Amino acid sequence: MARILSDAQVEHYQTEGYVCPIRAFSAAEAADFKHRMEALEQEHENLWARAKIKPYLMMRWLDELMRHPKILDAVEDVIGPDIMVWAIGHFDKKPHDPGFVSWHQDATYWGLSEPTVVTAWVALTPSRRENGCMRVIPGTHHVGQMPHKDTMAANNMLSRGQDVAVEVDQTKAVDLELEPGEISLHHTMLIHGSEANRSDTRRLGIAIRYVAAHVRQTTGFKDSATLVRGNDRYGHFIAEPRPARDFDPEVIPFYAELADAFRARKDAIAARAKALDA
Ligand SMILES: O=C(O)CCC(=O)C(=O)O
Repeated sequence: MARILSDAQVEHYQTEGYVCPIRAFSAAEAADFKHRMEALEQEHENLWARAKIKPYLMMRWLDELMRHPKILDAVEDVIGPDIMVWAIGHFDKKPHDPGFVSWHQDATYWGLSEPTVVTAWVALTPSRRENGCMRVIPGTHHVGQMPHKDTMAANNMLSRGQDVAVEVDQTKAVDLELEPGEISLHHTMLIHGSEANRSDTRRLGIAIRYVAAHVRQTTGFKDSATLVRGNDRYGHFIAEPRPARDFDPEVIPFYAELADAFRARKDAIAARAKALDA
């Protein structure tokens, strides 16, 4: 039996590739997480650039957010009980921010062995069509891995401006509108993106990438993850240390070593994605 999602929601995830909205915590808790993030942004110049590779190893509030029991309940309902956090993305669109996210499938760039991988996109502000909420093309997680192009487009929030190199039928797009403290779940193969913020309201979301413990990294580069529920009976990922505080000196050497492997892996995967397109 599912822990938090209804049977209909679990089936919706399987057939359409997403579920939205799910209430994970209150608007007051969302405001508290946002406040902690903003305090750190004040304290550390270029906070997100400094913590880009694995921000949850550097920031305690993210370490706590990704272990939130309600989020884990929803994740367990779609990928099973042995859950690891593999990455976190920070998607912040200030009022009238031209930043957008082109249509893409997450799996293209991750090098993971199979798609028992889900993103919980956590809203810390309202996320609506007018401020550039996530949009998905339902059912596209069934179409297989599509070729992608690196467009390097200005204002694209993805590092290489990755864009799926097939026609996307935008008339089928669904807006994943959320209130603070709500989450959506999306499958790693689902085509999704988002538009610019055309409003006076900031749109701030944290995308937590959860993998089932049996998933592996296929590129041959070192990879790591944090077990947040259940057991890791496979040892496919190097176990990550848990930070006791922000920028914990005990964690920094681990982080620095990872960063090199991460960059090499990203370049190798981008080359592979390009070859798919050739
Ligand atoms: O937040 C957005 O606008 C896009 C997020 C996204 O592409 C993702 O979580 O994979």
